[in-house]
Amino acid sequence: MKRLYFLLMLCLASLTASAQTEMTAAQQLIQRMQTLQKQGVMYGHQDDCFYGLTWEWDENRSETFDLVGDYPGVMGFDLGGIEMGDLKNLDSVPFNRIRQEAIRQYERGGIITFSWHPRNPLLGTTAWIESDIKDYEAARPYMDRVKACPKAMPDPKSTVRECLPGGVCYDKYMLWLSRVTLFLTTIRDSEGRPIPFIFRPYHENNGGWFWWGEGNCSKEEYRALWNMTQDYIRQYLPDNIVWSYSPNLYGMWTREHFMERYPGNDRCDLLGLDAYQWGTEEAFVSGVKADLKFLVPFAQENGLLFALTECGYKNSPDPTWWSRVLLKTIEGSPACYVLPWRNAKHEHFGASKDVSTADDFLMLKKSKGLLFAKDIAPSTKTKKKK
Ligand code: BMA
Repeated sequence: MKRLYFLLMLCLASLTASAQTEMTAAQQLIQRMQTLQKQGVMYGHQDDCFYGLTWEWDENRSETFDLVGDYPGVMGFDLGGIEMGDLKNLDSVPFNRIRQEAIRQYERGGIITFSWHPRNPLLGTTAWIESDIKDYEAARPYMDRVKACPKAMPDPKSTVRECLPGGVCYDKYMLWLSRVTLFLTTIRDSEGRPIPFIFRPYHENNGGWFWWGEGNCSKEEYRALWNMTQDYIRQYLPDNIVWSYSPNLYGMWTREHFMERYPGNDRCDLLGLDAYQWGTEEAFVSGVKADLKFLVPFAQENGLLFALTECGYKNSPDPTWWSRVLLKTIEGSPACYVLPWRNAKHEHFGASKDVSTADDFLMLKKSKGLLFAKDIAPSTKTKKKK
């Protein structure tokens, strides 16, 4: 009997192991995040290891590490500018360093997420539509690098349409997609295998501030842009991307409205919410709670992970915001991570030893109210021997 039991266990173990090896890198990351989700909420931070409130561009430094002695569980990096062939991103971070730090984060057992704020391909201005009119003249040198800039400003609301097949920007946009894809293909481990990561393009699309936002393109155009981008990238990276669809804090989703731009279950793995406190605490808390009421069941019914893919309270004016507001608001939800935006000189969102929220944040680290890189790193026992 004992022998039979032993054989059965052996069979089960080898079945699980072969199922593991048959899973793609993206599926493994999804499974890992599903497990981690049950253990707690990971702390994420944008541009964590490039600069902080009081430093810039040091090597081997991290704003989060400086405070808690560990790296964020999730590190965010932005690819805005890669489409232009630039060497640095829109926030002056060299792409070579982004690659290096993303790989380091993976090697220490952390998770990586990339966002992308591509310039406006029709106007040459930034991803933010409000800058179009103001910046159109100033952007001419950028435009001229790609295509002669027409004198009269084209309609910003035709941008997405013009990127699609038959549009005046289609060829240019394919070039842009090839550049972003090329960069993503270089995110590999020491044995040359593509590293799994979360990719979160065309985010906050229910807002009107980006050229892909609601009001600046039709629902059909948005979905076509998402599909075209995803189909292009998947040709080269079919197995290692966890696709995140992340609308902005809204507070009044209906299923019908949400479905208009949702790309579909075969095209998304993670449902994210980008949620900042811009106004009062009450407005933030009630808005997030209302969104969770719709988004969490939707994620669960559709087998999607859920996370606050961007969040924060600009310049941390409230010492207990992390524990009292942010984590209380998402308590009981299956959020696997929260990712405050960058700590730049002119605005900061993440934790730092240099702001009044430091003690509250340290308490969360101590009590495991938030998870960091060491908390989530796969145990060394299960690591493959070299
Ligand atoms: C915004 C701001 C900008 C920045 C952009 C991309 O929210 O932080 O300063 O350029 O994100 O990181």
